[in-house]
Amino acid sequence: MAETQEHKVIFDSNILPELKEIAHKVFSGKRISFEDGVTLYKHGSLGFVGSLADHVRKQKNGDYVFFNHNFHVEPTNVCVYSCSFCSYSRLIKNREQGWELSVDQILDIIKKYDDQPVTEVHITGGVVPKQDLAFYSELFKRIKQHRPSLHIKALTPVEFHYIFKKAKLTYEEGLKVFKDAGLDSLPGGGAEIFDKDIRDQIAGGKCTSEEWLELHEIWHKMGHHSNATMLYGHIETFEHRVDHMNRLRELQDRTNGFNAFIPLKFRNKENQMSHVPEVSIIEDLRNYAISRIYLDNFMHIKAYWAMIGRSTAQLALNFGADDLDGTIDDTTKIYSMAGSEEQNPKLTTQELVDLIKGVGRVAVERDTLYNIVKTH
Ligand code: V47
Ligand code: SF4
Repeated sequence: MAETQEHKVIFDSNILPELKEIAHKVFSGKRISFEDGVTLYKHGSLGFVGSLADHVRKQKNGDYVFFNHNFHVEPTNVCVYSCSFCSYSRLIKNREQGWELSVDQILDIIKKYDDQPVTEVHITGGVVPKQDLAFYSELFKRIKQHRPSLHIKALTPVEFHYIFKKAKLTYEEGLKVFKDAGLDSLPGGGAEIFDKDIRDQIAGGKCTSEEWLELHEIWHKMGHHSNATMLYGHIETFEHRVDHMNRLRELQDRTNGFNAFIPLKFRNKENQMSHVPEVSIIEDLRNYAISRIYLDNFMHIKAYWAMIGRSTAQLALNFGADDLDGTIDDTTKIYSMAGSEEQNPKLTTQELVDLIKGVGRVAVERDTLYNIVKTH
């Protein structure tokens, strides 16, 4: 099967020798280099990278496409930082334009799901002084007291770095406090793009790339899991994207603690980078495909439908993605405020299953750690 596909990809088309070489590597299960990654971005057509990515996707996940039952809680959209791509946050001086929830208010949201089969709550938002170590410790404990089986996937190195510094704790000490309070895993946010120059321009002041990676590494070495994202399609170059994935691939080689990689398309509505045009859907699909090929030690590539829209997410399943995230239930504002097609992101199980079956795959409900809950 692989040979037939390889033959078709390499010999039926008039492609560059470097691309043929990359195809040979991918079909024989060899890792591609940094330079190969850049070559794919610069010269790989959508059809070419798509064939390679589909091969890798099939090898890793067969016909399974994963989703979960989840909802988000965004404790605040007020933030001490002002990342220029962010449409969602409000500065502390304008805090009356935003929201800052108390632990009780968040518990009320959690309780709304008492009769629903959700397995995960995803908690992240802005960074404010009063949502500190004590705030999140109490929150995690009370969620677990109320519903012990609900998986808490919460906070990113951006929040951790700020909170632990304020509490005068090392990353290890802080993560242990949160783990003991009930934190189960980390979402992939705050990674943006690791290149220092670009990061300084779009996300200056918040945790550095090294700090982001170190925090995930410590968490993995404590025996736990997390995700990784990449914000793409703004002012970064193809080299920056490959550099970003390369740093993740190196960390994953050391820990194997990442569950999924989630490319996040820059959306330009009402932020300081509104003058930067958004990339095309073709570029989105090429990016999914190249990440699938490059990140050979990541099991899952997630097409986050709330950000990219359900149609493109469905297309991405043919370009390397094997996960669609979850039902969400209209509980995140990060992307709707940035101009996503999905203004009220919410899908029923049946709608997700239909999206997946629509491309001839098997829909698999998973928990956060990819244990199978139900095969549809
Ligand atoms: O770090 C913010 C991004 C991230 C914009 O781990 C934007 O399962 C595009 O990390 N255009 C937070 N992106 C969301 C996130 C996430 C989402 C879904 C699943 C998981 C997971 C993690 O959202 C931020 C930032 O990179 N973001 N504003 C924007 N205008
Ligand atoms: Fe704050 Fe996160 Fe928005 Fe940056 S992306 S301004 S850290 S909420």
